[in-house]
Amino acid sequence: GRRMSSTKRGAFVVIEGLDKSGKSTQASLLHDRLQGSQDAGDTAPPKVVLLKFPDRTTAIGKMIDAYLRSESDLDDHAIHLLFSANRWELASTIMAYLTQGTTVLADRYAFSGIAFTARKGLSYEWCRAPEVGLPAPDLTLFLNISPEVAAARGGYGLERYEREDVQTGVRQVFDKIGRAVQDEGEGKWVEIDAGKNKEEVAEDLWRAIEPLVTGVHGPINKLW
Ligand code: T5A
Ligand code: NA
Repeated sequence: GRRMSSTKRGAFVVIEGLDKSGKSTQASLLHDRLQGSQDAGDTAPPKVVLLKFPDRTTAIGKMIDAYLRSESDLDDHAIHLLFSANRWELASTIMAYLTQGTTVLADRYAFSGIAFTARKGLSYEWCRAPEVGLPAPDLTLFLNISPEVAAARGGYGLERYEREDVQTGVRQVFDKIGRAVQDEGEGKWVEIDAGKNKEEVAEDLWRAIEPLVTGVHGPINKLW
């Protein structure tokens, strides 16, 4: 049959991984590389936007921030729902960017939400439920690092979940999520060795993302 209209939408790319695997470092490098030569006076839609979850700037994000810095305590279910609500706050913004052709990069997403709460012993299904219906990534880049190497990096141990036993448990749930994403065949899950130096990791990420940077065809999928 005839080829579909050549109109493309932006790709939704998520960077996931354990604490201190270098997500924010790499997200920022990728953002700059994708933005390329687009100058500030250009009125065309941005080529790329970078979002970060949790977004600590919103009212919900401020509650999450206080919890992570152990300045407040919250029931495990309640904090889980706040993390999810913090994504829903931006869901329509993500859809709008993708529709206008902008690549959306997210530094963590729903997979972190599920992994960190399921690790506490709440059921996987319960953890997944509030994420159902969020825009699904076209590609998830999982930065793989051993908890020991992560623990040796700058700033480790300052926040609530930065302990080796927690990270090992989280890692196990991430493995399960990665298999589930692969099995569904939608939204690729690519593991990247994040124990290499920053430039090498950046090149590996670029190779995975490059086919998507000029946009993708087809509807925006929804999570599960
Ligand atoms: N969380 C999050 C939930 O429980 N539920 C949720 O739904 C979500 C979204 C905060 C916590 O919230 C939890 C997970 C977390 O425990 P956060 O705000 O993303 O989440 O945490 P951050 O502290 O911002 O990020 P991380 O601690 O995970 O660090 P990054 O972004 O992985 O690492 P980065 O880039 O900041 O680098 C860390 C250090 O390593 C160096 C950097 O210079 C830096 O000093 N570094 C390298 N060193 C050597 N080689 C490399 N290749 C390096 N790359 C970076
Ligand atoms: Na980060």
